[in-house]
Amino acid sequence: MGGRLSQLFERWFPKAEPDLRVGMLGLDNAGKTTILYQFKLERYEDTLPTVGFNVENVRCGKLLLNIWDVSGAQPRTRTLWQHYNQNIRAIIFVIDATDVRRLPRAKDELHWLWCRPELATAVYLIFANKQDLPGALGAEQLVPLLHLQALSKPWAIQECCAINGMGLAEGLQQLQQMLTCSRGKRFSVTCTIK
Ligand code: G3D
Ligand code: MG
Repeated sequence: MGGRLSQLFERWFPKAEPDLRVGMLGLDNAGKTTILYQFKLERYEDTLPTVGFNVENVRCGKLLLNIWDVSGAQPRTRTLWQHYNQNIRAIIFVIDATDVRRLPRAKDELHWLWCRPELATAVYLIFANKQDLPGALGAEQLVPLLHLQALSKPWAIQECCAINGMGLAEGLQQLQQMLTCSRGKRFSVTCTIK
């Protein structure tokens, strides 16, 4: 009964904007929680290592994103992933662009997500974070290192600095464009390099 009533309610009072779920993943220390705080509060906040996940609603143009910031995508958190991965329309994958040593692991995690059947229609935004630090790899350098050319779903890579917010709005704009396109079933590969 309750379900039927809520269905009728939704038909009579449809949401003005779709409420999309977005998973934010990446290795620990990549800057996911700092990015989430920038989206939400538009300022830098000191973070503590995330245990489990943080959830926030973020407006992105006409879209209201329900972003899940999950601690790592390493094997120990993959069990957790099974429980919150439903209805995710987009993945924001955050890379620490200075962490060259762990880049192969980050690539493996990204490709693992890419192959998940429940993410078959998801779009992917990759943030190349920590561009303020010396030695940070640029988006152009990361494309081959992350084997992005091999990926057949919509993706964009955006350089950013979560501390001062540089590149975050541009990334969200890319995300909005990819989501708008994918709803019309027009999948395309997008690479935004500053
Ligand atoms: P995570 O949620 O992916 O695990 P956090 O990562 O958001 O907790 O960030 C991990 C550390 O990286 C934090 O430093 C944070 O301040 C720092 N960080 C995040 N983004 C950037 C960035 O763009 N530039 C620089 N220089 N540092 C960044 P601490 O010292 O608190 O561990
Ligand atoms: Mg965190």
